Amino acid sequence: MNEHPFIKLDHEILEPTEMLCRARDFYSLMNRRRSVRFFSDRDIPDELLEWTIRTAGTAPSGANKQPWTFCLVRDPEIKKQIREAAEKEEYESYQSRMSQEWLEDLAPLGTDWHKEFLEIAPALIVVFRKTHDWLDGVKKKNYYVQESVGIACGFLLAALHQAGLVALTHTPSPMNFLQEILQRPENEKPYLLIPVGYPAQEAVVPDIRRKSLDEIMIRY
Ligand code: IYR
Repeated sequence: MNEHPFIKLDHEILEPTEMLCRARDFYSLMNRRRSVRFFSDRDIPDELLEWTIRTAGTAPSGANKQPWTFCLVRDPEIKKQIREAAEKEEYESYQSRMSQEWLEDLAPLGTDWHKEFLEIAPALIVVFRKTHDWLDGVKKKNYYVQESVGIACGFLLAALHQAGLVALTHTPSPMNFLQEILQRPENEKPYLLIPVGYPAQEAVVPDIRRKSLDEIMIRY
């Protein structure tokens, strides 16, 4: 017996002009997305975040194992613990663990070890990758976990932006402290820490440019 019988694909064929229009519109939308480091403490409803996490969960994954857990952190006390632990690691990184080249590459972004946004943002989404699963005491393999979770995070960032929220892909390093604070099991490893919310009124972003199509695409 096939656990997943095949069903008819639900797909709408569009007019070519409509397709082009949609592709351009989506590009314009996504091209306005920016990583934001200055958050307002204005609250956002759980329901909004739940829809974006559902969207992340529609990502393709190796053998459809869906090897991800999205921890939605709203509790101020837990956010505080995360901030303190992240700042401790980041302090060490900025002081001694990051190379001169790395520090120089980051300089235009104005980042440092201070991570107050981890407490100010009304929500943190902590994404975990599941190295394997357990089914009735039997260890089950997951496949292409990094790729799968990376794609799911891309979906999540797009969904957050589409919903009118701002976010930051924050990667405090090392981030094992997230596993401890959030008490995740041994098969879950922290992947990305994403503060989410409204931007602060005075939020600024570096004036970066995106590579042109010619710089990122090669035709054959
Ligand atoms: N994880 C550090 C450093 C950092 C690394 C990269 I790559 C960035 O694009 C930005 C920052 C931090 O979050 O400050």
